Formats: sequence, structure tokens, C-alpha cells
Amino acid sequence: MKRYFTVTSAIAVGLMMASASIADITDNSGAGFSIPDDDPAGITSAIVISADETINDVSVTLFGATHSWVGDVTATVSNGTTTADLMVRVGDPGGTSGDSSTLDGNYTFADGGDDFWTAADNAGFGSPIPPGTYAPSGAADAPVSLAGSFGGASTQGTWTLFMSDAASGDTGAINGWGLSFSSGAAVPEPGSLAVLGAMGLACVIRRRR
Ligand SMILES: [Ca+2]
Repeated sequence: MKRYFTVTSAIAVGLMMASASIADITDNSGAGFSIPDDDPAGITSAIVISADETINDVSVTLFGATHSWVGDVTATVSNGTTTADLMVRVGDPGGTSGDSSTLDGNYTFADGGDDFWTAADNAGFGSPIPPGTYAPSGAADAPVSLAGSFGGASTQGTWTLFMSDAASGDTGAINGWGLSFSSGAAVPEPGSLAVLGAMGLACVIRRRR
């Protein structure tokens, strides 16, 4: 019985480790850049993902982002097939100058995050939007879902972050950026659940001896 318990434990742990290893992929190797001022052509930076996993959800983080007028800024992420907005000229639904708050820190864009436009509105003139996790949004605060945009696609390929600035005078930059994927594999397969059940039964039998 003791040998049986040891073998099933090893199998169960092995299955759990296999599940964990493909559940999440994080790559924070995206290079930083200065955002060209008042230039719709913007700038892009790429991250190449070699792992081929099915995406359940993805988040994008801008590291060390700075800008003295967030309303100038547009940021999008693309896998070459689909492009999703992260922020588009915050506070500028009518083609005016946009929100006058600033960027200063790390900002993660993920489904379910706080409302970025509300945070910008609350920050006020010349004050930073608090670093944190925000929901992506499009022009005029249109809702964006990264899971809806990329769910079911492969992680594999060249991912690009695009950023641009739409008005002269205020400028910004990022130190780097990253992607964090979750796959649908975090839930153990039925086969591994059966092994875990057998392990539990083995534990019960051991205790009774
Ligand atoms: Ca500018």
C-alpha cells in the first residue's frame, strides 16, 4: 500500500505540474521607447512568443509609463491578425484636447480592471492616473475585451504594442512592456482528478492501518 501511495502521488504531482506549466505565459521583454510627439504614425515594439498555447485571456502591462497629457495618447496591441485598443485619447470623445491627467508608473490593461477614463477624470489636471490594473477601452471610452479579441487564438507569433501621440507639446515614454497569457488548462483534466481521488483513497486507507 505504501508503494501504491507513493506512485499515485508522483503521478498526481506530475499532472499538476504539467497543468501549471502551460496555464500561464508571461513575457515582459518588450522594449521601451519614447512616443513620437504629435505623430499619428506612432511607434511599435514587438514581443515574439514561441509557445503555442490556446489563449483564454491576456493582459498587457506598460512599465514605467510617463506622459504629461494622457489625452494625447493611443495604445493598441496586436497579434498580427487582430488589433485591440488599450487606450484611445482618454477624455476626448468630441475631438477636443483630451484628459489633462498624466501617466507615471506601471499600468496593466486587463478585462475586469478599473475604468481608465473615470480614473483619468478623477486624477485631475497634471496629476498622474494611479498605477494599477485598468480595463482596456477604445475611442470615446468604447468597451474592449482582450479575452473577446484574442480568446481561442494561439499565443504563438509576433505581438506588437503600438503607441502614438496626437497633439504637440506634451510627450511621454515607456521603459518596457509585457504580455501575460492565461490558457484554459488551469483546471485539472478529468483523468488527473481521478488520480487525485485515488491518492485521497490511498491516504484514507493508510491512516486506517
Ligand atoms: Ca503630445
